[in-house]
Amino acid sequence: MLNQPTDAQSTSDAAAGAAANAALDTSAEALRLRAELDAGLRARHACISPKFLYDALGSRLFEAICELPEYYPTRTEAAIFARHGGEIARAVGTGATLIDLGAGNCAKAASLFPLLHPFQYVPVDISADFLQDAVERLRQRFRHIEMNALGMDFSGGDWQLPDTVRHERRLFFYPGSSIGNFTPDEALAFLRRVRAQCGPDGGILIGIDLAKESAVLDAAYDDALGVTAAFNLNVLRHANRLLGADFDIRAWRHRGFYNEREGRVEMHLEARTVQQVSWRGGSRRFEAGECIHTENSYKYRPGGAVGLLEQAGFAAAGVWSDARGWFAVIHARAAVPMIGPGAMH
Ligand code: AVJ
Repeated sequence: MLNQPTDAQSTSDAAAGAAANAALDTSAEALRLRAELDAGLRARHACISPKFLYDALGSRLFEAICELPEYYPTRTEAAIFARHGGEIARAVGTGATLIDLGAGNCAKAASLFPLLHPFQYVPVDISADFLQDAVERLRQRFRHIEMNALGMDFSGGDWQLPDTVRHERRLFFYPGSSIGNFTPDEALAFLRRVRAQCGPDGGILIGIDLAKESAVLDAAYDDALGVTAAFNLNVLRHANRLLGADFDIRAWRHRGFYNEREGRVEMHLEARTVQQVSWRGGSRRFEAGECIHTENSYKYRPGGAVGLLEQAGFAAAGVWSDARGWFAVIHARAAVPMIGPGAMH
């Protein structure tokens, strides 16, 4: 079995550690985050990046979401690893250089150590302090695995692993459907970046949430208890803190639904009545019913996910799913670039 979910410490949340305490922070990173928040609030269609969902409270609310009966992804992915872990381990092989993208507390990867027996473990997360603590504890438990924690933002376009990461047998681990926060174009660019860091003997083990009946998705992102609503609304508290904004939380309503045409779940915050909002350096009027877009969570068809990996230069070697076909864990190997007529398409 997998340990407790850790999606909260994944890519979208990459800047969480930095974002959480940025209010009084004048570091370049904090300034950049505030500028990004400011720009999103000024945009014609206002938006707030999903990475701002994960301050300290937001990360806990996401953990609570993973316990909800309606929120199936974390549980379903864990069940796939529990059921097919042996087969997955045989496919990816032991002795890999396991690169855990958005590792957070490292729990998901650590639960696979007894099966995968990696030679080297490289957890990567922008929240480096958090990572160091987690890795310190893991070192005690798995003394024979070489560990090399990296504090790095890999959500942008030009990240590169340092040479301390072994080049042989690189296996990138990207669970939790974190890829869903990227648009398909961004996802492709990201996967190409991963492919570029793989040797010819490298690969990726990725968890991807699949398209399904909209009622299931609507419930998963707008649950009966209102935990997802609290998670979404909390981004306004975060904005109040980061920007000195004066959002009245009670004046906003959570929206979470599947946009079938776009193939994604969307989260928005909708103004219940006309709102005048001010923050350090700006202000804006929101009409009643006007929305702030806070998240996209793309859902793929199995063929679409495999196609995306292939476009990025991988060859899908294994696809594992649950009985309902709600979630997929895919292992793909670095494909050898074709030379000659075969490369035409
Ligand atoms: C952490 C991005 C995978 O998209 O399902 C959960 C975040 N948002 N409920 C997802 C989330 C609303 C989650 N990811």
